[in-house]
Amino acid sequence: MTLARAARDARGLFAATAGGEPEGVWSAPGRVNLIGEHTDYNDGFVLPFAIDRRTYAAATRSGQRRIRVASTLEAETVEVRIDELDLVFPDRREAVPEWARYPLGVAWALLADRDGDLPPGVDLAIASDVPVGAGLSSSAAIECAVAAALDDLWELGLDRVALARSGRLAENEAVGAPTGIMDQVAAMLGRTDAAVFLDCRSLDAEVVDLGFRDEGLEVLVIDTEVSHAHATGGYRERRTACEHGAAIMGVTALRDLAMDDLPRAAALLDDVTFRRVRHVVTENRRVLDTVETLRSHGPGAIGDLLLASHASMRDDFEISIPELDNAVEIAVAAGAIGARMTGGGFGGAAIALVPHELTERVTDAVTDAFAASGFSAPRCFTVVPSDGARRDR
Ligand code: GAF
Repeated sequence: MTLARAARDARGLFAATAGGEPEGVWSAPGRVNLIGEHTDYNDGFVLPFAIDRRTYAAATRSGQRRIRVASTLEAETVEVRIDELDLVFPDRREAVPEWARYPLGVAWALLADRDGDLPPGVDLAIASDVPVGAGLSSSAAIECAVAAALDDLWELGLDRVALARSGRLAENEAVGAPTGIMDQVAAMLGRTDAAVFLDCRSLDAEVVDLGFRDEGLEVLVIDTEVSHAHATGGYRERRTACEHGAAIMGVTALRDLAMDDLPRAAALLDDVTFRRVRHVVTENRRVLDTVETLRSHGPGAIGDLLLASHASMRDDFEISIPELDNAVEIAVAAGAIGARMTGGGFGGAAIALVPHELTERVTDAVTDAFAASGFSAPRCFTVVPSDGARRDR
């Protein structure tokens, strides 16, 4: 197998920072969420797929009792002694630079409940071609590449869902972002030409064929380059509003509400909380309908569900921005079957499901519309549903 460029970059960085050849190279992909937004932390359903953009971790066990990490995006190398990981995380995370909290946080999470001897030290060098800040989960790609590497090097024998959980624990506790588990599961369980249908309560996952290639469809990512952060602001507020809505409705999580419960929710909740709740309840329904539609009628029939999801995020959950609304509207006018913002919102990217022969036309139309509206030029590229985390060498 020829190594991708980012994999070679990781090996080059490893040689420069740790010296010599790494024992192995592991990788994990970014993801696009096809549908099911802000449902994961409500114990609901999601349908993401892993993409053909990956983060690579070149790694080797060392005789030193420390984890040392370097990244092609950063000038410094950061290290923490293994027996001090739990002094740093979660309470003293400021002791390490923010970027290093993702990989070092995974090491901490994997060792969190462990008794007995500490494993050997590890040197890691990371490189990626997942765009950062685009809502394609570059953070889960780092976490899962590092989790896969440490699982092998430390001979932990964890299954993929357990590794995904360690990535989420790192993100929640070591980084401090109150996210759900969708991104890590997509990065771990993704499959070529397929999406991962995940029940975020039971963590039961099913692979669902997408059939984009057979139907001549492509997924165009329209990255607004408006950056977002999940550790702060709107994401956390939305999560709190959902918990508040669930408490008033007397359920463990919004997953426990059905469409029939919405009239009662309207009577009990204030307008804003009601609309947050309505988004989650209807979005869970749309995920189930999308899976059913993919199976019964194929991907050409899911366009209206994608559009309804976007409208719900725009009007009820209020996490879209004008650039994303514009991207969705123009993409569909130019021939996309459906489109929606993807990821946590407040910036990032939209996706459009486009017949192959119209991809250029949709790209041009969105680019022109952004220029006419005075928005910064979007970055448009296609992605292909791909495999999850693996050892590459
Ligand atoms: C971000 C989070 F990391 C996910 O857990 C999920 O909540 C998503 O936003 C919204 O669907 O990617």
